[in-house]
Amino acid sequence: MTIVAKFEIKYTQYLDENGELLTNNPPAIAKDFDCLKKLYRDMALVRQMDIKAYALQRTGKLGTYAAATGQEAIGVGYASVMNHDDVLVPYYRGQAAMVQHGVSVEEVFLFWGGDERGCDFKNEMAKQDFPIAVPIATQSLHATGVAKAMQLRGEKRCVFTEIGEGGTSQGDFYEALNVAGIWNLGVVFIVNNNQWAISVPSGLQTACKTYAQKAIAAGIDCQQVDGNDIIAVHEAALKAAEKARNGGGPTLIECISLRLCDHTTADDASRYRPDGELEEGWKKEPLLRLRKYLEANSQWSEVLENEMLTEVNQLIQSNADNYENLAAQPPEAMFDYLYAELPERTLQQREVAMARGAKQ
Ligand SMILES: Cc1ncc(C[n+]2csc(CCOP(=O)(O)OP(=O)(O)O)c2C)c(N)n1
Repeated sequence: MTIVAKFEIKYTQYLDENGELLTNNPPAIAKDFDCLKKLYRDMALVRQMDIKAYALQRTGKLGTYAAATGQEAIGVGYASVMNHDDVLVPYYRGQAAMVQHGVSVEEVFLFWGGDERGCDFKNEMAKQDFPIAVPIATQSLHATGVAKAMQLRGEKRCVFTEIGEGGTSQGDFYEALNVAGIWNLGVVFIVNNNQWAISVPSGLQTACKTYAQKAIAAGIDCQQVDGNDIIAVHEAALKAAEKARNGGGPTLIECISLRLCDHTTADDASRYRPDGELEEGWKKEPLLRLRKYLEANSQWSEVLENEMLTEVNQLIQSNADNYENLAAQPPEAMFDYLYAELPERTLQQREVAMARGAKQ
């Protein structure tokens, strides 16, 4: 017998939970304090936006919402390396990356308020980004389609797409990996391993030791990083994006984190989460460790923290005000976003909706 294939999965962490650098030779960003302070502020923005979204939902002003509490370093980290013309293909817990790539907080609220205008991103950078995918793993295939188009046009761009670890059990995900591998597509697959798929713990999701290794079967480079360490996420994403833009093909990055919130506003995680998990999780969360690191390097203070929180909360509030004050669209608008030309049957339904709307 001969061994015909062997593999190993690397795990990278630079910043530990105490905010201490684990190496004397970290990536450049570890000493770029202006950049780190900006990323810290951006993570705080996502955390506060999620808090606001919950408040809006609990007061009947928003539909279901999936917070990213505890996983902010993943989306902020990888989307911060995206160029203006790179394309983001997000999933429903992808608001950190979306906002980082130019989607407004108002648009996030509009989407979860059931308003299609939340998918019509105004910022040029986000114009070609995809709307949120709620059906699990469909976004993985969409991302490969976008990357194929870039390849056919000879463009030096790349695609980022995110998926939960539970979503990697879906067939679409494996199909996307396969085609990305065999066609050498410029896609970066981010697996947000937050340990839970609603109430299914990661230990019941797969017999694999890592989610990263799923890419091995598709011939794709892959690795694990500490998803609570924004330096590790940023560095892995930076290299993967450069490789993808330069024809080097796809990469899968599994980011290990923990969901510190309910699955969505419709969930109650206390019914299935083991005692103590949250308490332990809050000690390792991404904002705290970056703050400790910045403070240890005399780059942060209570005053700066308060100023930053005031700034992001004002921004969120003004976006929430715009969202709440935006006049609702007429009922027939729900037919206007899927087809360039409506099929006859849908046209008739649209007319019925218009007639009913006029009676009210
Ligand atoms: C095709 C499909 N099947 C089932 C669902 C219902 N569903 C919504 S979220 C979810 C769990 C996903 O967990 P994971 O992929 O780990 O991502 P997370 O929500 O934890 O970020 C399921 C099964 C869905 N949205 N789409």
